[in-house]
Amino acid sequence: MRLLVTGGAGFIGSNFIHYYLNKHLEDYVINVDALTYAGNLESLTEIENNPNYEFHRSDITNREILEPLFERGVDVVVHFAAESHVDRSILDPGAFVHTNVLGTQTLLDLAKHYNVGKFVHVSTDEVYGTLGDTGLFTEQTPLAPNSPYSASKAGSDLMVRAYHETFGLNVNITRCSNNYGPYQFPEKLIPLMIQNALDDKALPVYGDGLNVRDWLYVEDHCSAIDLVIRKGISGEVYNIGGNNERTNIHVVKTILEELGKPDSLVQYVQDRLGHDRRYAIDASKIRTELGWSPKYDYESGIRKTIRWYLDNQDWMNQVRTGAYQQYYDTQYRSR
Ligand code: NAD
Ligand code: TDX
Repeated sequence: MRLLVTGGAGFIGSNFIHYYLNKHLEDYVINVDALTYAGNLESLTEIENNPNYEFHRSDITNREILEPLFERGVDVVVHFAAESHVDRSILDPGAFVHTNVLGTQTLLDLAKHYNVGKFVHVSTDEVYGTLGDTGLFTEQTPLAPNSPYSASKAGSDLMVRAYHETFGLNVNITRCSNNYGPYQFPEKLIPLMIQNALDDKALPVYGDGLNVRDWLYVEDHCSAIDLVIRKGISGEVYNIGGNNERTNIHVVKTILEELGKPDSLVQYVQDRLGHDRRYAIDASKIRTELGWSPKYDYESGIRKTIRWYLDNQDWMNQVRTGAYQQYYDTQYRSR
């Protein structure tokens, strides 16, 4: 099979390409990524010379570059490329509409035109909005996004649905909970807190620290997407999550404990605007219908992740460019 993967230089996309090429030795992967601040070819050095892999730098709205790639024949599109950070979407919503909505529609149009066999759209549980103290998101939960990021992802989900209903495109939408693991850009909670703790810097916890996220080790997300590619029923949505609900302060304290750093590094800062209180996924559909199960619980996944960042400080230093520092200073100076 020939896969066109978008956003393959980002966190989940790069983990997916590693996972996929190791598992499916006969298949071919074309990676299209604009290399924004979040895209790093350093995350793909191990496979850059793999004969079953090629990379193209392109914005996903750029038909001129994408068209010849589709013309050569694509069996499956796996669409990860997105502006993915909620805090940045509060600072600059326009970029999120451009990539997440227009970019997705451009790809759908090309997939339709070139008769792509399957389009897997990687979405998020954030499109469902926020939960109170109880309950779980199912595939039937109404979409109620609260941030410009999640609103743009919900818009892209609806566009994917429309291409299925109107044009009969073979699509799946996956909605996963928070991922963590190797190669995650250090503006997201877990790598940011690991790195700040290692550098003996303050750990900025938003609000009261009691917001809950449902953590999934990235490799388990990759295995779920692989199953959806092979077995997903056209038009269906699959929620993905590992039943690992933790408050943010719990996550931060596990990191401090594992690294032997003091709790006094925790600094409560001004809350995120529109901060969703709790996410939690009911993944029974993908478990029962496609036979997926995660390999890692939170305790084993977080230890493996902390170890990876300790062992890969070169990667961390490469991705923390001037642009990263500028964002970090703007984001945290005002809190
Ligand atoms: P990321 O920000 O680490 O990576 C995004 C990648 O997309 C980067 O390599 C970037 O260069 C690329 N990109 C951005 N705009 C582009 C454009 N216009 N054209 C081409 N490439 C572009 O994101 P991630 O955390 O790996 O998330 C991947 C996908 O999974 C996203 O669609 C996100 O919404 C979804 N998701 C993420 C999580 C999570 O916890 N990280 C959870 C559920 C769903
Ligand atoms: O410095 C911080 N302090 C803090 O308390 C940061 C960066 C985050 N937080 C909190 C906000 C959230 O409650 O930690 C939680 C996790 O924050 P993020 O890592 O920014 O993730 P989140 O907003 O939950 O969104 C993530 O999961 C769903 C991904 O970034 C999205 O792309 C995905 O769709």
